[in-house]
Amino acid sequence: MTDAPRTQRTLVLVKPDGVRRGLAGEVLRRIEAKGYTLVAVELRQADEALLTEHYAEHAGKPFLPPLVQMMASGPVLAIVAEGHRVIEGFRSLAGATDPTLAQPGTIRGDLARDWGRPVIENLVHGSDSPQSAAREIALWFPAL
Ligand code: DAT
Ligand code: MG
Repeated sequence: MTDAPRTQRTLVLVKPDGVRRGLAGEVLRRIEAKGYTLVAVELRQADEALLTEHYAEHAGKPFLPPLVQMMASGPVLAIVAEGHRVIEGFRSLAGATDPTLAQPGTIRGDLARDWGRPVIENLVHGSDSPQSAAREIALWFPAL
C-alpha cells in the first residue's frame, strides 16, 4: 500500500512526559497502525532555543516558559510521518489539547490526564497546518 504521489508530511513529537512514561512505542504503533509511513524517528534532547523557535506562535503567552521548561526536561522522540492528509489525520489521532476533554480512543484521551501543573501535559505534538509542518520539519530535521 502506497500513497498517491502528492502526499503530505507532519512533525510529531512524543513529549518528555510520554517518553518518561514509556509511551513512545505506543505512539509509533498508533501512527503505523493507522497506515502512515515513518520517514524519520530520532530521540533528541531539545534545548531552549529550539523549543522557543518551535513554539514561536505562543510567544508572550503565560504558559510558554513552563512549556519550554517541560519540553526540555528530558528527551523527546521526534518523528516525521507521511501520508495523504497526515497533518489532520495525526491531529485526529492525538485528540484535543486538554487531555481531560480529549475523546477516549485518542492518544491524549486514552493516555494523558491533567495533573494540575502550570502547563498541560498531553504526551504529543502534531503540526497543525501545511505551513506549520514545513516550518517544523525544517527546524527539527534540516536534512530532510
Ligand atoms: P496543541 O498541542 O494541541 O497544538 P497548542 O499549540 O495550543 O496545542 O499549545 C501547545 C501546548 O501548550 C499544548 O500541547 C499544551 C500547552 N498549553 C496550551 N494551552 C495551554 C494553557 N492554556 N495552559 C497550559 N498549557 C497550555
Ligand atoms: Mg499546536
